[in-house]
Amino acid sequence: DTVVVATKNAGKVKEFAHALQKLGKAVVSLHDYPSIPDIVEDGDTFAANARLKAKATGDALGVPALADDSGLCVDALEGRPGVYSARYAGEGAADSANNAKLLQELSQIGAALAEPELSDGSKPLSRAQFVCALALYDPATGEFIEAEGTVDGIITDRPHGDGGFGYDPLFWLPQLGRGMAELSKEEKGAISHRGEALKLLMTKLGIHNE
Ligand code: ITT
Repeated sequence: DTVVVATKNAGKVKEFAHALQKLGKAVVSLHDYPSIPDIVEDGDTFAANARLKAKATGDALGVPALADDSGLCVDALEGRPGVYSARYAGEGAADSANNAKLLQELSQIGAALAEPELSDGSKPLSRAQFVCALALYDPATGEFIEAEGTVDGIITDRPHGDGGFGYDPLFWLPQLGRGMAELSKEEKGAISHRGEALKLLMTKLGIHNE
């Protein structure tokens, strides 16, 4: 039993594979369908981009497809990089370049939170939120089922941990006293924007997990 996830992001694939294996489902991604042309993500919102990716993939394959559009919205940057999170440092930028760009932008405006530094001396720079919009598209009906999740945290001036992907190393969770990149897949899935969106989607589908 497989679920088609319309993504080329290896970090997302790992998280979906981990979450869906509990339902006895394996994940296939766009890496498994190199013939599907690149999808232009020109939506103004995470939800619009998720619908674009799910529809293009579902229509190309003739089976239902799940898409994830996600990103980081930083308060001190008025919500940037938002839907541009993947290409913040330029088209096809590596996660490390996007993280460097984020710290550079925050340093340029002198962002700092009026909060004590962490025990390792790193400084809290801004509040931020990860957002994940999921869209499941069925080409047989042309219909979408959608869900969105968020998680709040703080951007720090230094990385914590080497797990996860993307901006995880700079995303601190004060409520846990740990960084997102310090969590296991299981722990991240329990609190993350993606985990929350997936739970909501399951509920909408009438699938009960755990
Ligand atoms: P696909 O469109 O092929 O799915 P993408 O990486 O281009 O892959 P997005 O357009 O949704 O995906 O961009 C999401 C970016 O936001 C991603 O590249 C990360 O930098 C960041 N991001 C999303 N979820 C994240 C998470 O759980 N942890 C860290 N960073 C995340």
